[in-house]
Order: sequence, then structure tokens, then C-alpha cells
Amino acid sequence: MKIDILTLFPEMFDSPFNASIVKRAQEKGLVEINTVNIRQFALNKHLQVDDYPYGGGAGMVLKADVLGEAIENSRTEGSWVIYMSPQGKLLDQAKVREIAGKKHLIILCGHYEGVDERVMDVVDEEISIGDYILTGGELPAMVLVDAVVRLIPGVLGDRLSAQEESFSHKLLEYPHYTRPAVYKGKKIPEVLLSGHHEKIRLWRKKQSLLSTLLKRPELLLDREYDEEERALLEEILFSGGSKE
Ligand code: 4GN
Repeated sequence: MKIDILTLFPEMFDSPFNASIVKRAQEKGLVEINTVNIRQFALNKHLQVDDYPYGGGAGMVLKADVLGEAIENSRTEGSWVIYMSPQGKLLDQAKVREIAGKKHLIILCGHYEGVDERVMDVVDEEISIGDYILTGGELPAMVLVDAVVRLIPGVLGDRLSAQEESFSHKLLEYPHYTRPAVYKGKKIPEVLLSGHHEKIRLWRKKQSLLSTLLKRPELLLDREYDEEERALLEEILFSGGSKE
């Protein structure tokens, strides 16, 4: 996959993409991430990228002609142009999976009051990472790229992470433990030491259901249940709060 990020602040992307998994993904050639400074497409000698809004009002608007040139410069056959905006479709794991299947992403980061509306004609999709306003689209772009890159085959190794697997089942992840076996007097759940793989699988499934019920109950309404899950939910709901 190729990802071009169009921004006035390319230096903001230096650290997040040069660490850990995203860094290794680039080194392995699984993704190519470029930042493109929108200012290089400024059309006048003042390198102007924004201007006052028609009709008056506070703030500046990024110019359609400059952004149009920037997008045209990156566009390829099969590229997908995304504008990070609080007005976009809310990002969720299903949307991340969809975007992870694209060959070439062009991600436009806005600033100030926004972009000239006429740029939307060359934007394929507007995406929001949540119902809040940030000073620019750069942090949302980083969130999107991170979520997408970890789904590219080979980035996390052969098996998808448990987190993705669990989310695709619309349940939260079960709790994890590592050494020491006792920490501040707290023991790890005994079943994890049993070596009994089937028991461990069932315990984890039950913990996933319990955790979802306690933390994100609305997720439980939006999925289907097999026989095993029904039995585990019944245990949870009618156990009277015992830890078994
Ligand atoms: C995206 C962009 C929040 C999001 C942004 C979001 C920059 N804030 N929720 N801020 O994904 C006006 C012009 C605000 C660009 C935009």
C-alpha cells in the first residue's frame, strides 16, 4: 500500500511513524508513507495557502486551487482521497478494514476554519475519528494510518492480533496476564496455569462476554450468539456474582 499525507505540517508525522510497528512495516516494504507539504503547491510568490472566508467570519479557509493541485499531484489510478473532518463518517474497525483494502490512500489534513467546500468534489470520503474538534486533521490522519497499517498482511506477523479477532466478533478482549504469577498479592486466574487448552478457551470467551457486558453493553445487542455463547451468558447472568 502507498499512503500520501497532504499537510501544512509534515514534521508532525516524523515521530509516530518512525517507531515500533509502523516503522517496521515501512522497512519491510509493506507500506510506503509520504508526507507532502501543501505549501509547495502554493500558486503565488507569497506561498499563500489560505484566504479570508467569503461572507466574512473568523478564521481562514484553505484555498481550493492549492489543495486541488496538491491532490492532483498525488492522484494515481485507483487512489482513494480521504479528508479528515469532524463532519465525516465515524471511524470504526469495519471502516478501518475497508480502507485497509485500498492500494493508495491520499489523506488530506485541514487546518484553520477548514477547506474551500469545492475541494469536496475531488474527495472520495470524509472521515472523523470521533465527535470532537482538533486544531488540525494531522492527529486524526495518524490515528487512521496506524489503525490501517496494522491490518496490512505481514505487519503483525501471520496471525491477526487477538484484539482484531475479538473486535470482529463484536466483543471486547479477555484479560491478559504475564509473569510474575503473583503481583502485590494478586494471583493470576488459576485456569491459565492448568494447561487445559479447551478450559482456557472457554474461560477467555466468558471473560470477553463479561467484560463487554460491564464496559460496552450496547455491543452485545448488535451481534448473534452461538450455543456456547448463550450458555456462557446464562452462567454470567444467573451465577449470582460468584467468580466461577
Ligand atoms: C478531524 C479534523 C477533528 C477531526 C479536525 C475528527 C481539523 N478535528 N474528529 N480538525 O476526526 C476544521 C478544519 C477542523 C479542519 C478540521
